[in-house]
Amino acid sequence: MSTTPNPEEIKQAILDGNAELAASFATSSLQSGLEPLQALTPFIEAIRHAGYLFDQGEFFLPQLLMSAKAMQAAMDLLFPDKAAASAHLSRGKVVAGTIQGDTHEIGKNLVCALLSANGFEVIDLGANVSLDRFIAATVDQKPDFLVLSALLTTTMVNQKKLIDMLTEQDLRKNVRVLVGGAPVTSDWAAEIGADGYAPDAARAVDLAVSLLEA
Ligand code: B12
Repeated sequence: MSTTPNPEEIKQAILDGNAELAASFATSSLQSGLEPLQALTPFIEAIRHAGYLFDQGEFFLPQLLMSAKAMQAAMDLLFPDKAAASAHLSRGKVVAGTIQGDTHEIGKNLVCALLSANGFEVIDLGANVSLDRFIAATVDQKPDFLVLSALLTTTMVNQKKLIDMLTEQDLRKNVRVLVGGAPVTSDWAAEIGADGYAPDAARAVDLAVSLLEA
């Protein structure tokens, strides 16, 4: 078993936008015996720190983008697609996406990866998903859950618009709508009539499981 990589070195790889190094740290974290979620912790701290530097004007958008790509490279290794493996033991069907106008997808990808790893069948529509596309997927796929991610205060309002559209089109009864993303709160979820909110991917899985059992 190899040694666990130094979290400071992981952080630096993400801040440098070094996807190759980030991926190799992800691999060595797993080889050292860490669970994927444990291994992810320093990567999440690093991408949040990149956001802080961006906030302070010390990082520019292309640098943030490089950091995000390095983060995704690590996530691809930590959470390879388990959809095929989990399809036969599906606990429920999920249609997921980042809402219209919003291109952030790291958090949504993580929620999808953990739901998939926990036996849910996940149809990931990607990022900047139009409200009409969510409606069409709800009609076609008949999911048990819609997972709506929003990272911008300007796009979280589209979560409400989609819930209103689902209600108007009489599609709300058979699908539970889960909302999340950094600016989203449980108060917001209640205000817009969502079925649930969770602050992170692990608790998103707990939430979906508890709603299925309710
Ligand atoms: C990486 C990043 C980017 C990357 C995104 C790359 C990608 N492919 O995803 C890039 C560089 C492209 C980017 C672009 C922009 N960004 Co940006 N970005 C970030 C940053 C640094 C990190 C986001 C992230 O990945 N976090 C790590 C993941 C793991 O966490 P998460 O997304 O919160 O997800 C977790 C939970 O929220 C939850 N969750 C997420 N979704 C869901 C859904 C459900 C249903 C549930 C239950 C839970 C859940 O579980 C996840 C895992 O634990 C944040 C800063 C921050 N602190 O959040 C800014 C931030 C979100 N960005 C911001 C801004 C302003 C922008 C831009 C407008 C910048 C610009 N001037 O162009 C553009 C937006 C373009 C657009 N239209 O979308 C602001 C938003 C401010 C606001 N209040 O609206 C932030 C907060 C930075 C800041 N402080 O200014 N960004």
